[in-house]
Amino acid sequence: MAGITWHYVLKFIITGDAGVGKSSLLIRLTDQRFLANPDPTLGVEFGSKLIKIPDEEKIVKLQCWDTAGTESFRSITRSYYRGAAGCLLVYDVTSRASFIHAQSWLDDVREHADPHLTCILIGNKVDLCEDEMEGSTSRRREVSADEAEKWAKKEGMLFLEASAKSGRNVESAFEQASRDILHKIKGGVFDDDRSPGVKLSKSNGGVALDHVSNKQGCCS
Ligand SMILES: Nc1nc2c(ncn2[C@@H]2O[C@H](COP(=O)(O)OP(=O)(O)O)[C@@H](O)[C@H]2O)c(=O)[nH]1
Ligand SMILES: [Mg+2]
Repeated sequence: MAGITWHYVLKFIITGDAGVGKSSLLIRLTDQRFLANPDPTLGVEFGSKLIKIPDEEKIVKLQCWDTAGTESFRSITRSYYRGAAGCLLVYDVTSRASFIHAQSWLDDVREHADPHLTCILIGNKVDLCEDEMEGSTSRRREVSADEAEKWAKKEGMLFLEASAKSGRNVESAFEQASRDILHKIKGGVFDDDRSPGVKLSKSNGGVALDHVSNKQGCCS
């Protein structure tokens, strides 16, 4: 059987209020589909995907932990922050409240995660503001891209607007965050596989992609 090859495994967490589309972003990433009525997440769910980071010539295995955004699960989800290299902090562009609450999710991340973790702020559901469908229940944007971008900059986060429904910017979000993490690894910020959220492949680390064998990584 052809093995799956990768250079790095990067652990990501997806966090933010309930209903902003965290599970939908993960399903879009891993299964390329969208569910209008997904089951609410209980505790934590998991998804995995290989992506190629073009400029870096690296294949990254994303291990994504999708957390429940309700208060009752907050104490459970906190323990998952600890080993993450990347975080998608998600709000809904049509919900100002979810943007305001993003600050306290970020506080949680800062308190419990690796201080070098790469965080990308995602304004999800931009499709709802595109207003193309006549008679649709299109909702008004409550957070401008400009405001969100400024806040992201101030907090040292990357930023993108995305849509789990249309797929816009979903893979790019993970790609941008992964690229940032790879730069940190190169710069010695993350200590390869000694950082819990970053694991270097033993079988093919550092080998040019063209020559990567089909050996399985050290964990799958
Ligand atoms: N229009 C639109 N709806 C979305 C989008 N992402 C999620 N939803 C819907 O928002 C609701 C909550 O999504 P879910 O992924 O369960 O949110 P979670 O609680 O953050 O995991 C569901 O009805 C989804 O179909 C999106 O990008 N656009
Ligand atoms: Mg969910």
